[in-house]
Amino acid sequence: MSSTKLGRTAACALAFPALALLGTMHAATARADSDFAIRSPGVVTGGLVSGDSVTINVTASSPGSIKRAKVMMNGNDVTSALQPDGNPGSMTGVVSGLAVGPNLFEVFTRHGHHGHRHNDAVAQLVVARATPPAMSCASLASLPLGDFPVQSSGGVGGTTITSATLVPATATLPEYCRVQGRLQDRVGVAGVLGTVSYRPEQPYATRFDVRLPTAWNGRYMFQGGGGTEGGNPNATGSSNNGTNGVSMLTNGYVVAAQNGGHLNSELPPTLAATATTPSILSQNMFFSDALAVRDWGYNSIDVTTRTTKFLIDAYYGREPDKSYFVGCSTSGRQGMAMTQLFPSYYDGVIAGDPFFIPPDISLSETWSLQQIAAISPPSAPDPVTGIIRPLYHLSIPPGDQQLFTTAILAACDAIDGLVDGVIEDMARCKFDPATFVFPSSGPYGSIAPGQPLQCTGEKTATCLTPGQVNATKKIAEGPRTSRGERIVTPDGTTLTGYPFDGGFMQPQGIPTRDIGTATQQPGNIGLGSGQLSLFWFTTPDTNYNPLTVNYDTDIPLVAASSPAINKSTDIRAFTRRGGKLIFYHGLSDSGPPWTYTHRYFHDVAKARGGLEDASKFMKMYLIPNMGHCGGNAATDRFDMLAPLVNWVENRIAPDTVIASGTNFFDTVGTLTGLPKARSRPLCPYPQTLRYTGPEGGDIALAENYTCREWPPRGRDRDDDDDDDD
Ligand SMILES: [Ca+2]
Repeated sequence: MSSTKLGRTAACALAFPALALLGTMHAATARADSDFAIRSPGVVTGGLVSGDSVTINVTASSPGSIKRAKVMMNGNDVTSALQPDGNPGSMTGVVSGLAVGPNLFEVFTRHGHHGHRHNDAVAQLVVARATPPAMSCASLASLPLGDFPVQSSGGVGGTTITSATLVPATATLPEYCRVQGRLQDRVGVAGVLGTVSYRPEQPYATRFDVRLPTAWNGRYMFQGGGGTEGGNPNATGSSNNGTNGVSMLTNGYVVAAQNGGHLNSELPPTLAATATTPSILSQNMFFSDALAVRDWGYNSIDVTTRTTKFLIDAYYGREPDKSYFVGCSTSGRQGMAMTQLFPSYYDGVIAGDPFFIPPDISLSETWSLQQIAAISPPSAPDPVTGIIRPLYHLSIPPGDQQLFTTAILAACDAIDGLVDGVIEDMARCKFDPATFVFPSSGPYGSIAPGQPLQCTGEKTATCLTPGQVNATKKIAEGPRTSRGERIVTPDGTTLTGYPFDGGFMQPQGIPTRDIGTATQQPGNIGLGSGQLSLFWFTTPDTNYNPLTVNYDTDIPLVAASSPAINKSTDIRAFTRRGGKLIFYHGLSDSGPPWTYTHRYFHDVAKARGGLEDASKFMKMYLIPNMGHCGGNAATDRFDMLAPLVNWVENRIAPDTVIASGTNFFDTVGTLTGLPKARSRPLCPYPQTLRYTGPEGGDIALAENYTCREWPPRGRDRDDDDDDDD
């Protein structure tokens, strides 16, 4: 149900004890009246009502306070519609007369105390009444093309609507109008010049899919893609880590998706490796067309957003009340690009596991791959090409990976107060695999009691070779020169690695994107590293083998800027018009390291007066064990959109977000029968999770956990990003 309670502001301030004074200064009004809340039972946050009335409930901390409450709807006093409902300090009633579109309910106090501003609402709630279409769905296909925002220019096409079809309601989705089309059709190039892959007349266009529900809640949601995109856009309105797998069409959102400006099925096929050149994946083949890279960077989002808003205006007769961006990975980056480059487009942005500094992330990924390659046995020469490649999956075989996972858990699992296979408290996890000695008691006491993880003699099943240990340490530490110095790239980024457990809580312990399997090469080879010399070198070099990056000499080859580098910390134009930004990042993401997102968050906060001030427009959730945009023994299903809407529209800042996952370990050391499905809160940074339920209580229940500040302040893992606020 919709619930708003400005008291969260006060709770937040209390959760940052070092900054409580600042919080008091900035949020005095809200704190003074923190005991009021307004909600509409039965209406989900970001949902809608179909009729002209809605049930409203207002609560206060005491029966005395509730008598002072005055409830306004769109500026009219509707207090008389609410009556005491039998609960102390609570009144409920049906309010009618809702206007089509957004209706603003506000709670005021009749007699503020001395010095108190009477004009400020102490709680507010927006209730959307469904907006019907103003024209038929099919007629959207015959709108004058000259009216659309994207027009042809030079050799680049304008807007093409390919279909507008009314899709009947199903058991799970409401009726909606589906509009598909293309923007900026043009001919470019693709592939590698001088090879069979080269295409001098490669077709490009941004394809979009916009779905407009017949009962519209006034809101628009952009649904982001991942990787290099390039699929046929499919605006389902649903993502596991954004909307908890629920289609936002059911809540009445208009949903839009796009393809990043190219179709993979139209790109040249993958170019095979030769004895001297690396393979180039088909999906990377648009690298040679600068406009195609810009499309993927931000332009396709720009033109799709403007077109969607135009279609909304045409179909319903008015613009969206609020616009939201939901993305992870590539679209986490694109969401950041919107806040930096197009600050007026979205009111709220969710940026998950963002791939926002691709050259730097690629260099971190490549460094990891090189460490694994260095300890991988070579394959036999290919009988045709003679190519010898590292057998990555044999570098640290599954049994050794499991041993490594168990060692990290043995070192750090219990720090958060609960041995459960999850490290909630990364900041206090100090793990050095070279010196770690297995415990001889407790849940992890029977693995190799009193034995060091690093073999002192022959390799056994319960120790790792010094070479294996060294590889994991280097992955954790990140790129360095041969003299051990940290590296600053041309775009100004200091490279980092994957601090334990960053990437190490994959199902079998070592970043899967670096190690692959017997039948699948490491995922980072094709995407992250495979893109390095194509997309992120100032002069693309298709002969360059990214696995031979020389970190002493090759860094200057990397570009300082790109349409896909979205690292500006100046998002004032976005936040000054009320924009809100939520980051999340899996702590075991073996693609983009979470450390970069963490540093960006701190850099923005530093520029804006510190974490507490920045928390008025920006939140971050670091998700224990979670891989890249999901996966692992982690709570990787959650709804970030409802908290974002509550923040943007009802002025309630996000706090804990209840998440769930189904892949938790049922056996942890000697503990067995643990629940594989668990629900627990995600904590707003810098808080972290503690088990606070009864001894022996249900560890699968979110209510048995509490978020507390990530202790202690100033002891962040990443030694390059001290917290200066
Ligand atoms: Ca734990």
